[in-house]
Amino acid sequence: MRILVLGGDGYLGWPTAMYFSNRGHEVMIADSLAKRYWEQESEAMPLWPVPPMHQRVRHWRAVTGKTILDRVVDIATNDRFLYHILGDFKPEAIIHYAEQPSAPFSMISRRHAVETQQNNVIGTLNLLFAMKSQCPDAHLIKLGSMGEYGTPNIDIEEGYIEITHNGRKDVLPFPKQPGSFYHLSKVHDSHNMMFACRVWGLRATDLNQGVVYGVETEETRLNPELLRTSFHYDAVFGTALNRFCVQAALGTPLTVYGKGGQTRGFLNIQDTIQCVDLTVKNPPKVGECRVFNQFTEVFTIQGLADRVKAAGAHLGLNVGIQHLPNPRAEQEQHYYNPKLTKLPELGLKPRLLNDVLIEEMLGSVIRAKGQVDEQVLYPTVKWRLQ
Ligand code: USQ
Repeated sequence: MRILVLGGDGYLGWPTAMYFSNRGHEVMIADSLAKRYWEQESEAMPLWPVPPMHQRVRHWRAVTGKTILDRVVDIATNDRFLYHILGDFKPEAIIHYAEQPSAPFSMISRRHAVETQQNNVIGTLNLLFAMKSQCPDAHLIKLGSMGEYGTPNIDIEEGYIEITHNGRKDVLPFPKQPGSFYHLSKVHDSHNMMFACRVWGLRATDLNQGVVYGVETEETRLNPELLRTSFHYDAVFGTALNRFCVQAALGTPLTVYGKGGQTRGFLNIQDTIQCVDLTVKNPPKVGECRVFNQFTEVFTIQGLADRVKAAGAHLGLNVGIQHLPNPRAEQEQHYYNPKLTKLPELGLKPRLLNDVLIEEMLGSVIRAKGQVDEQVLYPTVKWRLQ
């Protein structure tokens, strides 16, 4: 297949591109490189240096003999180039990761909230128009977020819920209560996608993904030095488990925000790719906008910290846990029961988090711990006014 990976220079985009290229697909990555700018601006560099995008594709060719095409494009501002890319490459599947991915980043200031929503919402809107014009049969696979739903006191369905109201019944989009301007941008994207599918007959799958952890995939292992993906541990771009592993390796306490009863869906980076692969192989009908919940396990943040502490102990690390005042506005103890049926029905075989996996992550991080910038470990972005 011809597969276009938007955001192909990112944490998930690059391993996804390598995965499909390795299996003989024709792959193009496109990226605005904005994440590299945001990293510099937030002084939040990845734990190890990541080669520039054009070098990554060269390394890929050198290691495997396979070609990944690459383009630099900001899909939120350069709609004409985006139309050109779709018209020229004619992708059959478009995997869209090209978004500002951090909730804290979106909460820094007005400018950061606006930049996040401009980048994400307008980028996706431009993409929908470009698809309508250039490749209306392509399948859009868009990375959404489990955080779109928030933490309601009822079971979370997969995108839609059957409601009986005043004696009448309908299947409607599941109510959304996102917890940041970033998560809101994903909600806006979801609505725009549903509308474009309904009105123009586009085909899309919205993957409401949980928190991803891990760095290694089958392809990064081919040459970890040249092909590795980025790894963030800072309080803006780093996600919970990745951050806890770095904190454990350094011997600084794990930063659990508030009570730590916040409950989220999690998945290994290799399962992100597995889910995207299953989605590509099983496209929706014309005009259909599917929503899949994408995670493999549910943990509380406290539970996760306990797991890292225990795995650290096996490696002789003395890991402490510190409950910081919560910089976010979120429920710290709540009901959480998201459905997970669609991806398992397509054949998802989860790689569950176990001590071996945490110890592997700790091992990679310990090797690079000399490069950790301790200044960026503690959260400085606050949700509330005070
Ligand atoms: N948390 C801590 N300590 C930390 C970091 C986080 O207690 O040092 C807590 C947060 O307060 C939150 C939970 O851990 O309750 C998850 O935070 P996170 O930073 O790991 O993830 P989040 O901000 O929710 O965002 C991440 C990705 C985002 C994706 C989302 C999926 O950055 O792109 O959409 O996970 S989900 O969480 O399901 O919304």
